Amino acid sequence: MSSPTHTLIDRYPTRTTGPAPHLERADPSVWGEVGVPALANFETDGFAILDSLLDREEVAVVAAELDHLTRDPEFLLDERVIIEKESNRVRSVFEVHKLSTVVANLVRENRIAGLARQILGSEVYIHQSRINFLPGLRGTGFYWHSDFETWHAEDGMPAPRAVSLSIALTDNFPFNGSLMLMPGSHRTFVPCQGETPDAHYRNSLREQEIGIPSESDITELAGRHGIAQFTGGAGSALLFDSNIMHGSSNNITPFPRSNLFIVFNSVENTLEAPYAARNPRPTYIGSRDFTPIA
Ligand code: 6CS
Ligand code: FE
Repeated sequence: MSSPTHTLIDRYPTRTTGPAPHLERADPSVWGEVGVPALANFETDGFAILDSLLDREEVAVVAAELDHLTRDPEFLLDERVIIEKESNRVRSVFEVHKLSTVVANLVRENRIAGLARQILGSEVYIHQSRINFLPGLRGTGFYWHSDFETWHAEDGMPAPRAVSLSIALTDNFPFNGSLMLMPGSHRTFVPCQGETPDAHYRNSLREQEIGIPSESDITELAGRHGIAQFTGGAGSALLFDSNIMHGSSNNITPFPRSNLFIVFNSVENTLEAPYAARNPRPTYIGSRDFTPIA
């Protein structure tokens, strides 16, 4: 699907009616000058791990803030709160940088937003922010996907010129549903089959069924790239490319896994009309305030 409001032709067609070949990514992965040594392999791997980005005290402050928020029964009715499909537990809270001034001030700091500016080579703004709570015992993971595929199709993001920063708020062990990534898969765009249903996005945030690659796509990519995992103590962080193939398993351990996610987009890559959906998603999921982070 394409629309006259798009300034460019669609270089990343998706939500196709039949199988479509993988596309070599037409855009760079690193657009700027990388100064932080931890980011040295970002171009090749599509991700980087930053040990102790936050110290214990900072993690405690953010965690207390979120705990306070989610304890308020009225807040649980807010549309920005996503509840698990099979339980009444909170799965995600969106727009945390607007709900919490602590988070807003933190992500604005140069040691955080500066990472995105280095990779994206421009000023950046926040496309999406969320906390993912993967509760213990019965927490359900996220199936394999590329974030950019959804942001392009449903939010109208033109190019994969965005990065996500996932900051661990609890320890991320290999066994409590920590994020798995296919290193190098960010260079391949995998079109997904199936038209986007209207207003399906809240279901998708519980269990994604639209915009996921086929089993043979996953097998092929995993065979070529292998699978890495982000693990680390609370306060460590993962910076990853918008198009990298990633997902997480269920968490049957008693150890919850919570992460703060901030998606930075380049101000030179602001949203247009969705590329493969009738209507854009709400702005608490895909922001249309493109004001650069000061
Ligand atoms: O919807 C989003 O923006 C993000 N969430 C999911 C479950 N998949 C795509 C993307 O990562
Ligand atoms: Fe994702």
